[in-house]
Amino acid sequence: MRVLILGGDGYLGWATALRFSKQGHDVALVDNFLRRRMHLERGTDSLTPIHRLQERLEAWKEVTGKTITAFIGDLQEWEFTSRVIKEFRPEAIVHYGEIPSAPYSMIDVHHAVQVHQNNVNGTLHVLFAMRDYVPDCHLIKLGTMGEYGTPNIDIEEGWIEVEHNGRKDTVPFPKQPGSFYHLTKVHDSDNIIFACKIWGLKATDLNQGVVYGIDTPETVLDERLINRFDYDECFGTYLNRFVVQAVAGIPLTVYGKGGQTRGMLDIRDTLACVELAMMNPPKGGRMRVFNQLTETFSVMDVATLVQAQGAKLGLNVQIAHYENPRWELENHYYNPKHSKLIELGLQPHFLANTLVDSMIERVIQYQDRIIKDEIVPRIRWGSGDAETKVTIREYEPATEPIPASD
Ligand code: NAD
Ligand code: USQ
Repeated sequence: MRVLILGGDGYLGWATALRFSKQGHDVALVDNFLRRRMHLERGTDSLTPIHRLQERLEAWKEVTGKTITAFIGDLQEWEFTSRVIKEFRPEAIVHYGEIPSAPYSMIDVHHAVQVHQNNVNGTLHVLFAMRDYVPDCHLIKLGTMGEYGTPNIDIEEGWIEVEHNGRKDTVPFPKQPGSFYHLTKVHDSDNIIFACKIWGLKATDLNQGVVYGIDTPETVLDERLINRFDYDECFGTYLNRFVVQAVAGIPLTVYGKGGQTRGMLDIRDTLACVELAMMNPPKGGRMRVFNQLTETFSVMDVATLVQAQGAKLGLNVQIAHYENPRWELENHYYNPKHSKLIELGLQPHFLANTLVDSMIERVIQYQDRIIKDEIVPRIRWGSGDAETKVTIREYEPATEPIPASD
């Protein structure tokens, strides 16, 4: 199959490109190195030393004999995006090419606008180019579980049947996102629903949870293929961050009480889910949604797991409760449905089985590259309600864990 990976130089895009190329698909990727530039802007970096894209692609060719084509450009440019889709004529597009960070979108007005323009405009261009050049192509779009927020009811997979004043309809599940970044994903979903409806396009929105892990079977084939691994405040997700903090001897940065619960999945399962979606395309006309997660954990569950696994490797891991810089509930109901990918054959990796140990060992290998100054959070969401109000002061880890009260 001809597969175009948007954001193919990024964390998930690079691993996906290698996987599909190894399987024999004709793979091309698009990237404009925005993620590398955002690290330069913030003074941060991937823990793992990632190579230039050209070197990565040459190494892949050397190791496997396979070629991945790269188109370098910005999805916000219509001329570029439409030309790539017209020339490559993909049968499937996997769209990772967006800014993925909630904290980055909350820095100030300029970053909120940048994230909106980048994510929403890029996706609109992809939709119009599909309509014009590849109307039978299947768009596999990375959304996020954070689109739903943390409602006090079960979260369905994208759509919910409601009865109101004696009449029934199936409507998009209500969205209550918690950052301007997460909001861009809601806007994307609405735009994709509309494009499917009016042009009959085929699309799957993968509402993905928090991804963890470094290696995949393909990225370990050669050190030049190593994937990025971020741990800074903007781009590191919480388990990835906790593992680096454990190795660096920094008390784990649990925000607030740590009862915040999220869906999570191993990066290897991200690749499996995207593949399952691609090999089982939907009919056109109505956007399909899968909730892409394998397990749910609270922040404290993950912190205590890292502490226990670190102890096995001789690390004395401390857990600290930092004033929560975000606007979010710290204790809440969370029950997202996630059976559709399992029904298609997903066989998940589970966090308890050794992954943390292997992540810790890999991080120890690169511990000299840890930029400690960039770990403690500084970006604040602003004042919220009484429970989540953030006051402006320097962050000091609490000496005692704060008990969860509600
Ligand atoms: P990433 O930043 O590592 O990868 C995104 C890539 O897209 C980067 O290489 C970036 O340079 C590129 N890009 C961004 N805007 C672009 C543009 N306008 N034109 C061309 N290239 C552009 O992020 P990631 O962690 O790999 O996430 C990929 C996608 O998955 C994102 O859409 C993210 O929202 C979603 N997602 C990620 C996670 C996670 O835990 N990593 C969880 C849920 C959803
Ligand atoms: N958290 C901490 N300490 C930290 C970092 C985070 O307690 O050092 C907490 C946050 O307050 C939050 C939870 O951990 O409650 C998750 O935060 P995160 O930074 O790991 O993840 P998030 O900001 O939600 O974003 C990540 C990806 C994003 C994706 C999202 C999936 O960066 O691209 O969309 O996970 S989801 O969370 O399901 O929306």
